[in-house]
Amino acid sequence: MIDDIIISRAILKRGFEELLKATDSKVVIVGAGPSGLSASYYLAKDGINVTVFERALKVGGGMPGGGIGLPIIVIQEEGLEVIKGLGISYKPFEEKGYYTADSLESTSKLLAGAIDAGVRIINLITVEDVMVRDSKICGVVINRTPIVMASLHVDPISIRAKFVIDATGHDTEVVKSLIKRKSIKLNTPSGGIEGEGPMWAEVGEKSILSNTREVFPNLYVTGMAANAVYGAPRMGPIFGGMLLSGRKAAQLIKERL
Ligand code: 48H
Repeated sequence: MIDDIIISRAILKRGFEELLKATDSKVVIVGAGPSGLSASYYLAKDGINVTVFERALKVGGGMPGGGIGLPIIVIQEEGLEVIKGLGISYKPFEEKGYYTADSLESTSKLLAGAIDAGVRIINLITVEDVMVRDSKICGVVINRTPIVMASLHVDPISIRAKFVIDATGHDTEVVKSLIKRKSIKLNTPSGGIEGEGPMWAEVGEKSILSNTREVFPNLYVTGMAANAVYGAPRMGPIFGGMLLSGRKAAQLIKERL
C-alpha cells in the first residue's frame, strides 16, 4: 500500500533538510549555467561544501539551447580538457582547433558530474540580495522564484557563505544587487559594471579568464558575468571559456580555503 501522506512527508522533510544544510555553505554559487556548474564541480571534487542556487526550473542556463536552438555547442582546443574530464563526447570540426559537442549531453554530464562530486543544487530559488559585513560579502539573500515572479510582498531569508560566485550570466544579478547599495566600489576600472561588449568570440574567449576574479571582497565573477562586469565582448555559442572560467573561479577560491 502506498500512503499519500508519507509521500508528502518525504518531500517536505528531505527538501527542508537540504535547504537547512545550505544555510551554512562554504561557497554559494548563484546560477546553474555552464560556468556555475563547472565552478561547483571543481570545488566539490576537493570536498568543499558548495551550494548552487538556480532561479529557473531547469538547470544549464544557456547551454542546452546551443546556438539558435540547435543542440550543438562549439569548443576550442583549450576547453577540451574539461570536456574530456566529464566524459562528454566531442567531434573535431572541418577547420583545425574547433570541436562540436551535443549541448544536451554536455549539460547533463556537467550536471551529473557536479552532483556526483557532492554539489547541492537547489532550483526555483532566486538570489535577490547579498549580505555584507565589514565591507566583505558573507552570504546571500534568497527567496522562492514563484514568490519573486508574482511580486508578492514576502520576505526572503539569509544564507551564510565564506565566498560567493556570481554565475548569473549576462545579467550579473549578484553584482547588480550589491552596487545598488550606498558607497560600494567594485574592483573594476570605473568602480561599477563596465558592461558587456558586442559579439567578438576571439576577444571574448581570450579575456574571460583574466576577468574571472574577485570583484569585491569574497565575491567572484565567472562566465558571461565576468565579461559583462569587466567590459569584454560576448562570444556566442562557444563554451570552452565558460567551463574554464568556472574552473578558474574554483581554483582562486581553493587557494584561500
Ligand atoms: C538564481 C539566477 C539568478 C538569480 C540568473 O546564462 P548562463 O548560462 O551563464 P554562464 O555565464 O554560465 O554561461 C553563459 C552562456 O550560457 C551564454 O549565455 C553565452 C556563452 N552567451 C554568449 C552570447 O554571446 O550570448 O546561466 C546563468 C544562470 C541561469 O540558469 C539563470 O536562470 C541563473 O543563472 N540566474 N539564479 N538567482 N538572481 N539570475
